[in-house]
Amino acid sequence: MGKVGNIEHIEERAETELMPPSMYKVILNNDDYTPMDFVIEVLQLFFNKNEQEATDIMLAIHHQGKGICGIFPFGIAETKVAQVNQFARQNQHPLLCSLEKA
Ligand code: TYC
Repeated sequence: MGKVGNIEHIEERAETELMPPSMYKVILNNDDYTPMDFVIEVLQLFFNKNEQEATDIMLAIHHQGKGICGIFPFGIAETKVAQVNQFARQNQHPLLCSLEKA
C-alpha cells in the first residue's frame, strides 16, 4: 500500500469510487541530435500513428519544442514514457519522453 498522498494511492481510491481516472499527456521533447526518422518510428511504434500523422507531430515538436503524443490514464502514460526512453537509450539517442497532467 502506498503512503497517503502518493499518486498511485490517490488513483486507486478514485478508481474504486468509480470516478474517471486522471489523464496524463505523454510529451516528446525536441533536441538537436535525435534523427527525425527515429522520432517518426517512435510515434508509429508506441502511439499507433500512421506515417503522415507521425511526420506532422515530429515536425510540430521540432519547431515548437515539445508535442503531445497521446493522453492516457496514469499507469499507461507512465509505461509509455518508460518504454520510449528505454528504446531511445538502447539506440543511443537523447530523445526525452515525459508526462504532464492533462
Ligand atoms: N530536432 C531534431 C533534428 O533536427 C528532430 C527531433 C524532432 C528530435 C522531435 C526530437 O522530439 C523530437 N534532428
